[in-house]
Amino acid sequence: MKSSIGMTVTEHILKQQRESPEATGAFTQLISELIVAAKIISREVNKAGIADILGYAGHRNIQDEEVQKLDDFANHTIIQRMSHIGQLCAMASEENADIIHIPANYPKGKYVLIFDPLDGSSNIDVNVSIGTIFGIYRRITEGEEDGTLTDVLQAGHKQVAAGYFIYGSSTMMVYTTGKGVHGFTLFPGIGEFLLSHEDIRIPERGKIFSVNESYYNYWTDGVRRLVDHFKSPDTKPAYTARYIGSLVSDFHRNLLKGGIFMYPADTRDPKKPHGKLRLMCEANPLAFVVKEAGGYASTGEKPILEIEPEELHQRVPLFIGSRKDVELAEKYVQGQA
Ligand code: AHM
Ligand code: MG
Repeated sequence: MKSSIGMTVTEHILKQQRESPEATGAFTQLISELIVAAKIISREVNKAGIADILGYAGHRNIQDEEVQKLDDFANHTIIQRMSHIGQLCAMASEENADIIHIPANYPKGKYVLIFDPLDGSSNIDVNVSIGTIFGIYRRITEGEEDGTLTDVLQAGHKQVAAGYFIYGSSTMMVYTTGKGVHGFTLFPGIGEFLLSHEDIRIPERGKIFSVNESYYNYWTDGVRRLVDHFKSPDTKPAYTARYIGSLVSDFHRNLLKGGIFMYPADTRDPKKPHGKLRLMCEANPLAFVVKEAGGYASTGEKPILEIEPEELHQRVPLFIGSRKDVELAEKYVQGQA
């Protein structure tokens, strides 16, 4: 098959659109605008250190301007750019307590966008890669009015597209529309995302486990035994540990190299028995990506993509990555290993 390496992301999306006879171009417009937002965020992330020199976020810089926190900046950029395109009926963000309505003066469309504008933002200060995660759904409610919570609270398997942008040593976009997973690298000189990772497949089994082991004593017995297994000298082939503490980065590395990322439930905070990560804006999009790459995502009890969400900021235990590693994790969590 002819390689498409080097193709712009816009051409790639248009090519996929041409393969769907029912496509109207609405989705292409939506994703193109999201890419513009990500380029703006990427530029801002790259100068985060300089912004600090000029004045810390939340304070006034030497030009007497308010310096916005980078996660607020990312959130506002996405909301503003995506509000006016006429293809969305509602949005939801990790940063907003409630569903985000499209302003009254803009037309409403048939899609819903759910996103984490800047995941891992506590890592900005130390130059660690961070990212934007997104999932896109079709609206369920009829009509051309505002979308409602019903449109937003859909199970992950209903996503029509999902992906992430990673602001790292280079900026990348990784996305799926259910036709494989494709990665694009932003070439700064020309400002274009070019296809660099075509049809990404995650190894069936990996050698990496990623988890914040400082919570070991708060995990269930099954999770503890699972991590003991990964560390045991008797486990062949041996595993190695990698944990950045920035979900997009940990996920991206494991997607390319194979392995499992885990954020299990723990007993630290009785109000949060389901771990830390959010179903709608973190777990679901990455679960769709990993599935399309041949991997798997689970709560330890059931597939992430099958969860019927009950609330916007619902948290879930997350085991995600190479299929065999995640299936093994399920066995331990369920007490079968
Ligand atoms: P955030 O959305 O507030 O940035 O939190 C999510 C981040 C993830 O990127 C990362 O996987 C996790 O928190 C790390 O949490 P911990 O510090 O408990 O290991
Ligand atoms: Mg987050």
